[in-house]
Amino acid sequence: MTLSRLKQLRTAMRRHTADVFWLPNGENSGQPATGWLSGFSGSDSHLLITKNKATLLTDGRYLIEAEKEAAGFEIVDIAKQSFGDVLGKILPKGGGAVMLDGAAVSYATAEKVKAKFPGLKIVNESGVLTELRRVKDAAELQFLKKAAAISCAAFKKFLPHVRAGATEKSLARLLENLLFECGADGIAFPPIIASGRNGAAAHAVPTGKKLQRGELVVIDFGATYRGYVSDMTRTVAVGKVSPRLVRMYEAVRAAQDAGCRAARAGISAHALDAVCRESLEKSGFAKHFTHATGHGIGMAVHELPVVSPKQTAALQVGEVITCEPGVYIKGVGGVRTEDSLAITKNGNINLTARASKKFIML
Ligand SMILES: [Mn+2]
Repeated sequence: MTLSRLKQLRTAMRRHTADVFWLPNGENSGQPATGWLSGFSGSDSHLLITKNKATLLTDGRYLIEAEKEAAGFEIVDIAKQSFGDVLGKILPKGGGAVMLDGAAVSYATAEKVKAKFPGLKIVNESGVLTELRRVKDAAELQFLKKAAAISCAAFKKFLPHVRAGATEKSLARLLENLLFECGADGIAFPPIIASGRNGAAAHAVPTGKKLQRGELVVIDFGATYRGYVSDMTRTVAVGKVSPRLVRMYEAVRAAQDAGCRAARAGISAHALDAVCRESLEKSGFAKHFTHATGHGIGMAVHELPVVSPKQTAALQVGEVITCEPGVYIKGVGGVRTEDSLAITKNGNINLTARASKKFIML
């Protein structure tokens, strides 16, 4: 699986006539491309990839995983052979070119290597790794599907607990637990539970506020499964809500449904964004839709492509995007509905379709 990924990277290396591609991964950097390229699930490490060899350097804490997971990589114990030694052996005497992704390597880390190898040419192709990761292969699609299925199952168990008197924070914690119970390896991000007026902030942080009857509650959450995430949002009502809130809900639902119907390979990201925006235009809520329509998901919650008015690139088969228009009115509340869609030639597979989008009054 990682072989075809290395092949794609090597194609990019040839364009720059680079001797080696270098990807450092710090203890807490959360760099997903290390795992994407090698299969290695640990953190503190370096990948050095040449046209015919791949080396993974790490330390004693991760050697067992590295041997098991990084098939096709030579594993080097960094206590026995330093990064500088290994790189020195790869590079031609007195020079050579190292390619890196400037979006994935800190300035300080790159400076250190430059100081050690003064004749070295550093070729920066910023964003090459996120670009390579934007189209998902079959294995990745399976993990994304499973992560989405887990979050739908957790949502079903969660709904009966959403009632007046529960606090946003306690519900957020409960939802996390249910995700694990339903098979998640972790949470993709801390859940957003935003009730009543708090829902007017698109990325609200759960508070100690209690849910009240007559309020809408925005529930935005995701699971991780084998390194891949899900991302979905549902908005539900606690008891009977005002006609204005129902109108808000139905407007977002219509816009989101239109987006889900339009998402397919070949449509440009901005055209898809416009489908949702125009629908909200018709219902009179467009000025309250204050963010992009969606984003790619994969090993990270925000990947390429970005589905916003500025993005002209066409969607491709194998990209997995969210479709998540929302309406946010200060002092009133918010509504957002979000699904994860795997783009196909003639449409898409909605990975989160199992969680109903009918207006739910609890
Ligand atoms: Mn999202």
